[in-house]
Amino acid sequence: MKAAFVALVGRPSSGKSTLLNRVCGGKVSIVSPVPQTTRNRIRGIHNGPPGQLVFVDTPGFHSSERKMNLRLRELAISTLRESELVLYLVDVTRPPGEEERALISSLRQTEDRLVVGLNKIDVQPNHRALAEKELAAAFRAPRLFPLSARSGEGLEALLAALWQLAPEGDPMYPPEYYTDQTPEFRIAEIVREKAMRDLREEVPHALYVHIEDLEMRHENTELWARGFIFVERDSQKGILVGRGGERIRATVRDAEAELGELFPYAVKLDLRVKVRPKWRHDEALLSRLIR
Ligand SMILES: Nc1nc2c(ncn2[C@@H]2O[C@H](COP(=O)(O)OP(=O)(O)OP(=O)(O)O)[C@@H](O)[C@H]2O)c(=O)[nH]1
Ligand SMILES: [Mg+2]
Repeated sequence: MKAAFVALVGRPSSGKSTLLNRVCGGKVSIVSPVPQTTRNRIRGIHNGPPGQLVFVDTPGFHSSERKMNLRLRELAISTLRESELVLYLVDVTRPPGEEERALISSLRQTEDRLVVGLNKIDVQPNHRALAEKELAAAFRAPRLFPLSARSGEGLEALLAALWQLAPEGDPMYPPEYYTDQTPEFRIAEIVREKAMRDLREEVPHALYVHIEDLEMRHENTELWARGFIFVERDSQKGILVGRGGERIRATVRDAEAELGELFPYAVKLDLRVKVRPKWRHDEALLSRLIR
């Protein structure tokens, strides 16, 4: 049997979480068009005839010196170091720029255990040729796989390459698992995904979700969750709550619907929006949130 941790790395919005969800056969990691959506190492488990691959989603690699971005980058780098294999995802709809080059150069030393996915080939025209040229110049013999995480095209070949590189080992999780996240975390993430929808500029980055408590009700058929969506300013709170509370009600409704599909029971949310000024500068909070 084979077993490996596969670090999923790439620039923000390259499609890492989309790919993770597809290979795990279930929603494990939230997805949005906003860069830097993922803030944690999110493990998703893929079982196949050769054994088990545990994909570890990471925050998009972004060259910024802001406190929160530094934390996100550190998390991605430490995941790289601790995984047997590395899956680097390039978004071919964007021409490779400075940030892509910086990432490529830090991945050079991982070449022996590196597989590269050229993602979003469903979008035409694209910069695939440019990306291939960049990669060919940086690596001796890069293992390149054009694919679409959205449609699944090209995924089989990429998985085969990962299996080939994976070392012998026993599975790390029981075969029925596809993620190891706690219910609190999954609920907080789905709420964050719904709350982020259609938000622009700073607002999606200025929110985080905290689930305060959980309680099973009605003979384990309903999980009740109470929590908060934190933002940095009153104006952001106004946006999230919406006119007459319309937006927060829609967030609750859509999160409850999706959570009801993910869990074997109904989920009822009691959510409030709260202001916590400058939370992104609070080191202790960042340590709890980003890990
Ligand atoms: N057309 C197309 N869009 C894709 C594909 N894969 C992902 N996307 C879209 O790209 C956007 C970002 O996807 P995510 O999976 O959240 O990207 P990510 O790399 O996890 O982003 P961060 O967590 O912010 O680093 C979303 O709008 C996805 O729907 C693909 O294969 N084709
Ligand atoms: Mg992500």
